Amino acid sequence: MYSQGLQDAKGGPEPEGLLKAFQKRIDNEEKIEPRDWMPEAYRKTLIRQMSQHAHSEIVGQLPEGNWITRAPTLKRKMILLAKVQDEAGHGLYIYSATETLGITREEMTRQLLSGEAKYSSIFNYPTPSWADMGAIGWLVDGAAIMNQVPLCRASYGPYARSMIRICKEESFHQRQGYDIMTTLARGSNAQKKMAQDALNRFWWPALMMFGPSDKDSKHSVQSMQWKIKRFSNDDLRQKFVDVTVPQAEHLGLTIPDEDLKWNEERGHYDFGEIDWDEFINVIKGNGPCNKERLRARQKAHDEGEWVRKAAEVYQQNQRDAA
Ligand code: FAQ
Repeated sequence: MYSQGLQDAKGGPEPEGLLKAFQKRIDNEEKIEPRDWMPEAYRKTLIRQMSQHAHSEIVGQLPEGNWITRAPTLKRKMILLAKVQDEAGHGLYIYSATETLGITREEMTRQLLSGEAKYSSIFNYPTPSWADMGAIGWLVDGAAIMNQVPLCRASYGPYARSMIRICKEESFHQRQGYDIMTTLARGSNAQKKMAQDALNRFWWPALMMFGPSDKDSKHSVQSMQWKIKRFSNDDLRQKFVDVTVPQAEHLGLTIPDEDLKWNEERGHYDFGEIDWDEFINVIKGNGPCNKERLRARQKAHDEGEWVRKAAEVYQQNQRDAA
């Protein structure tokens, strides 16, 4: 039952006894630490998910970074600047946590820039209006929290620990987004329309953040057995819808889904079908902003080369002096 055809780094079968002991530790809620034995597939799954997560935090700065110079007040500008800087910090913690699995930062960056590694679909949508800053904080950070709070209990210690501070910061981000939406929704008709348009733009892409439906999610079963994921994609998506609909009602905004209605029997909201063709198209690199996002990351990487070189020389000098 435990071997399940899992292969070690050389393509041979993983030793049954070690696999059993490993699963027992997971079942007992012990944390797996970098120097512990782990199946190769566990290590690879974590590298895949964590590096995608780190890339998402880094690329995720771009849609909001677009508005830093145009924030409507000094206070809003300071808040947005702090939020975007937080996202950079999240990327760095998660890159560091991923490095403990034996992959270098250089390799992760190469995978991002070559398009080999994914990052969250949500960051491939444009932000044409200030209200999108509200919708991103409210919905995108809201969805991120829903997904990431359970990751604080992920079985891999460095990932779980990195999530604790990240979730606290995401929670501030969600509140600032909701605050922007509240201001706009209580403002002039034109401001209310801006808020509604941003909700219309970001609602469905936010639902897609949770990944494919459970029947199409190829990694969920194994990741849940290993307690990397604690809830399925559909369960988290449902929780998100259930908490967010009353928030939209409070704002007096309408969620753009004609099939959305409370289901008394289930004790949940029913909602319409996600456009999975759009989701697949975006994760294949054909969303509205995929090319622009990767171009921006490539430019930042090229322009940062001198900084990396200077840091290397500095480190070498420190080592030589020691
Ligand atoms: N976008 O079998 P599953 C944030 C891929 S952070 C792109 O279900 P899994 C903070 C998936 O990688 C947002 N690709 O996969 C912020 C897999 O591809 P592969 C990021 C997606 O891993 C806020 C394939 O589809 N958060 O927002 C997406 O079990 C504001 C099959 O899917 C995280 O990364 C997607 N939406 O479950 C920053 C959280 N969904 O590699 C700035 C950690 C799925 O086989 C501003 N990650 N794919 O080719 C996770 O929890 C999981 O990886 C899931 C996907 C739930 C995203």
